[in-house]
Amino acid sequence: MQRVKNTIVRIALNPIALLFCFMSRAAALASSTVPTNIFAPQSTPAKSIVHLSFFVLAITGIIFAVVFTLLVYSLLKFRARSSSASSEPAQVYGSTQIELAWTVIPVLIVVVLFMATARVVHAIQDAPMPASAVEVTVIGHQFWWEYRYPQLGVVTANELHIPVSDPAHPTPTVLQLLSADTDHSFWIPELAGKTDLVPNHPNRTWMDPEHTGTFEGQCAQYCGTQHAKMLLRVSVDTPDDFAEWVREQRQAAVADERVSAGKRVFETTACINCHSINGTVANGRFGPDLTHLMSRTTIAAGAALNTPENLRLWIQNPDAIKRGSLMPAMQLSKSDLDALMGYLETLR
Ligand code: HEC
Ligand SMILES: [Cu+2]
Repeated sequence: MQRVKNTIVRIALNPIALLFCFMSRAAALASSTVPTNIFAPQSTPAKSIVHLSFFVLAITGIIFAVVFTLLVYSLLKFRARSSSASSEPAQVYGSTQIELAWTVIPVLIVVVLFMATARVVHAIQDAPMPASAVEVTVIGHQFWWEYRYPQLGVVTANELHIPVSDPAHPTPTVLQLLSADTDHSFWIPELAGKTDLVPNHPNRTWMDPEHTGTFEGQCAQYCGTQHAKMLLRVSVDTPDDFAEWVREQRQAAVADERVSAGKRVFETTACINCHSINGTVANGRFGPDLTHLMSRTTIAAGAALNTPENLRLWIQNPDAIKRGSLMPAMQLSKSDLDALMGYLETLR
C-alpha cells in the first residue's frame, strides 16, 4: 500500500517539478544576458529554421487544442452516471467514415509538415553562393575547432572570424565541415542550424550575419570526455576589421630576439609535433595552430580565458583546466616554463 502511495505521489509531483524547472529556466533566460538564443536569429538559415519551428508549433498547437477540448468535453458530457450504471454506451464498429477521417487527416498533416521542412532544407542546402562568399574549412577535433581559410591563407583555431553580410551586397561565409576523428556538430544557434562533422563525409553550411558581434555555440554531438568544453565563438566583424584581422593572421610569427630562449624550449620539445608556429620548424597539426595564439580571447576551445596565469596553468597541467584533453602535461622545469611563457606571450 505504502509503495502504491509513494508511486502516486511521485507521478503527481513529476509534472510539478517539470513546471518549476521550466519556470526557473524561463526566469533565468529573461533576467540574465543569455549567451545564445534560438529565438533571436541573426542570419538567413537561422531565420528560416525559426519560422519553420513556429509553423510546426502552430500546427501541433492546434492539434493539441482540438484533442484536449474534445477530451475534456467527452469526459464531462459522457461521464458515468448512477442512472446509467447498468447500461453500456452506444458501441460503434467499423465506421468507414470515422476510419477514413482519422487516417486521411493525420496523413495530410504529416505531408504538409514534410513539405514545409523539405522546402527549408532545400533553401538552405542548395542556396547559390555569390563569388564574394568567404570559404572556411572547419575541422572538428577532440576537443577543439580548426579553421582554415583556403582563399586567404589563414589557419586558426576555436575563434572564427567572419565578415558581416550587408543584404545589399551579401558576403556570406560558406563552411566546409570535416572531422579529424569522430562525429562533432557545429551549432551557433543564432547564425545557422546544427550541422554534423562526420569523418570522410564532408558537410556544408553557411551564414550571412546582419550584425557585428560575438556569437557563441557549442559542439552539439557527444564526441568524448571533453565534449562539454568544446565551445564555439564566432566574431562577426565589419569588412574593415575582418580585412585587418586577415592581414594580421597571414603574417609569420613575431621573431623577438629577447625570447629566443623560450623559442628554443618550444622547438626542442614535443610541442612541435602537435603544434604549428608559422616561420619556425613547428608544423604539427594534432593541436591548434599557435602562430597568433595571443590574438585569441580564450584557450582550449573556450575552456578558459587567455590570461598569462591560465596559459601557464594549461601548459603545466592541461587537466587542471580541461580534464581528459588530448594535450599531455609536458613536465617542464620552472626556468624552461618561464622562458616558454615569455615566448608564447609574443605570439600576437
Ligand atoms: C601530443 C600532442 C601535444 C603536445 C606534445 C603539446 N600539445 Fe598543446 N595542445 C594539444 C591539443 C590536442 C590541444 C587542444 C586541447 C583542447 O582544446 O582540447 C592543445 C592546446 C594547446 C594550447 C591552447 C591553444 C588554444 O588556442 O586553445 C596551447 C597554448 C598549447 N597547446 C601549447 C603547447 C606547448 C607550449 C607545448 C609544449 C610544451 C604543447 N602544447 C605540447 C596537443 C599537444
Ligand atoms: Cu565535438
